[in-house]
Amino acid sequence: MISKKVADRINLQIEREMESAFLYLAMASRMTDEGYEGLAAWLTIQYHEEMFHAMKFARYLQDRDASFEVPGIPKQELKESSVKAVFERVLAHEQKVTASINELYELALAEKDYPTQVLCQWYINEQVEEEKNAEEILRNLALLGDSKQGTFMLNIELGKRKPSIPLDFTEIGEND
Ligand code: OFO
Repeated sequence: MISKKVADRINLQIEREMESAFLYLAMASRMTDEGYEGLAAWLTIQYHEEMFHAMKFARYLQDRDASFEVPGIPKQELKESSVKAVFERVLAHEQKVTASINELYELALAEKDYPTQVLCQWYINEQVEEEKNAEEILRNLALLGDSKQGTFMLNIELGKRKPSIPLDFTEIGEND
């Protein structure tokens, strides 16, 4: 059985993953308002990915005989409206999530909780991908300068993103 300390910390991480989900959903809505449907689609997939991250942790808690506590998610404030500012926030946010996952891993090490260490390794790898995606988009935006046409083309390109995770969370299993 998992210790209360680790279970509580995982529940906190679930809350942070769901906050990420709602932040990205707010960004998707903002991008739709700005006319960038493709960027909105990319961010909506990101919303689903974050819910998957949360539910993968929830499933793990239940597998280890601990409760998943559904968090109340406060409204995610979003001042940014330009594409560049939105993706700078995505990157800064992902760097914070990376630090939070690393902190959970450190707790699992200190508690000698080996299964949680193994689970955290999945998230540590995922965070490499999350930061890389945001950095790549910012790099492309920098190359495009202030070109509205270029940003619109990037919007079309990113709109082709397909989900890489199951959208039905009851299907989350050992291989996910
Ligand atoms: Fe869950 O990786 Fe982003 O936040």
